[in-house]
Amino acid sequence: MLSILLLYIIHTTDAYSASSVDYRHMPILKKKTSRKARVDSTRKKTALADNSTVWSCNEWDPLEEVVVGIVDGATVPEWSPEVEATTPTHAQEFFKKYGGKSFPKKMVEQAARALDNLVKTLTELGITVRRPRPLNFSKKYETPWWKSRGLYAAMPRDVYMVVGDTIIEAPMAWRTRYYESFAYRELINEYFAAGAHWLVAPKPSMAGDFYNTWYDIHTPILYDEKQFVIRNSEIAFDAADFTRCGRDIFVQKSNVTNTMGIEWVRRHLGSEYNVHVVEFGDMHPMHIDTTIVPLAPGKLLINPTWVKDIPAPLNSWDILVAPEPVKPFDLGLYFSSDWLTINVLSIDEKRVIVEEQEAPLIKALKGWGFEPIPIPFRDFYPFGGSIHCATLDVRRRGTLQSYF
Ligand code: ABU
Repeated sequence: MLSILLLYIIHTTDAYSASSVDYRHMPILKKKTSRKARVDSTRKKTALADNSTVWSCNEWDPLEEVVVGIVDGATVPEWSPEVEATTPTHAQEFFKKYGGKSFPKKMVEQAARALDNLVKTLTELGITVRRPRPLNFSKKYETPWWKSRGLYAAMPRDVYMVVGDTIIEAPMAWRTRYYESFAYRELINEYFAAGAHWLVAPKPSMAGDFYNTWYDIHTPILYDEKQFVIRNSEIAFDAADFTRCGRDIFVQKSNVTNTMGIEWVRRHLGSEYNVHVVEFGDMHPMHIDTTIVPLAPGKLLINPTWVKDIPAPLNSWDILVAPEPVKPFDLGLYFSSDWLTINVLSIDEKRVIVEEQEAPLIKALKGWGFEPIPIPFRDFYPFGGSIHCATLDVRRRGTLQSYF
């Protein structure tokens, strides 16, 4: 009886400490600023020093330097509650077959070619491209609480977020990604030596009680509230749950990002930034960049399946409703939804790199005044991301502004 009571308390405490909001009301925590304050803030721009190596304030200023991920040594995670929480049910067979082993060779070769082609496109656009170094991702490692193998260094967007001249290193929430940041360590050391600030969030222990073992992908809403596989007991976030619009940064709670993680980012960014917590209709969220994609000041691309209401202050922008993804996908999607199709990378306020098979999206972007740059990238999809996930903008030429 006592253990049942204890379980109930743990369960409900976690559910409510993780959030006090009701999913159905599309809540947002927003600092209210007067119109005068907003105007003043827009006028008070922070200048970009000409020699800044690291500087990026939003998703669309002219891109000058970018990290592109690699798939070398990519290792399939073993099946676990945190992996199951965001994995399409049809993908279970793939994990059963390959969990703990290398990704199939052909898959790696094809994805590596897609990445190399992205590098070529970016280089031809005059953008400096940097790559991480592969770790031995198949090597088993051990902490005091658990054992795991690594994953890959394919998605720099998940691990890092650049805010102004600061690189924020995410703690992550999957055991298999515990040491992933070391693949970027040489690069980050270099940026640090050149003057960048570098904030590293405390890693959660990822011990057993960090995960809600009762979490059931089929009932993601309990007690009128969206549930997640991670508890709010230690700081956790992936950088890809954040998206930047100058002084306003949007973040969602997800199966890898909890309230403590968001609060850590908010406190470290300080009063210059408004961190808005937004919530959408993705029942198994992990990473915001297939849900909302800010393309330019005042222009927000949305995934209409998950975004039914636009949270303030984004609701003052033009909303570009993405067309349905082009199907079928020839290769399997093992870590993601179909909406990788809107996971695009802006080169500037007009030019945007997009997957070449997304003809309806390309047409829509042109109609909205953008200049899409189509590239083949579907071979990368089985690794769980597309062009935005596979990149990290290190330097965009611009200033810190308020767009609301
Ligand atoms: N890593 C991005 C995956 C998000 C999605 O499943 O839509």
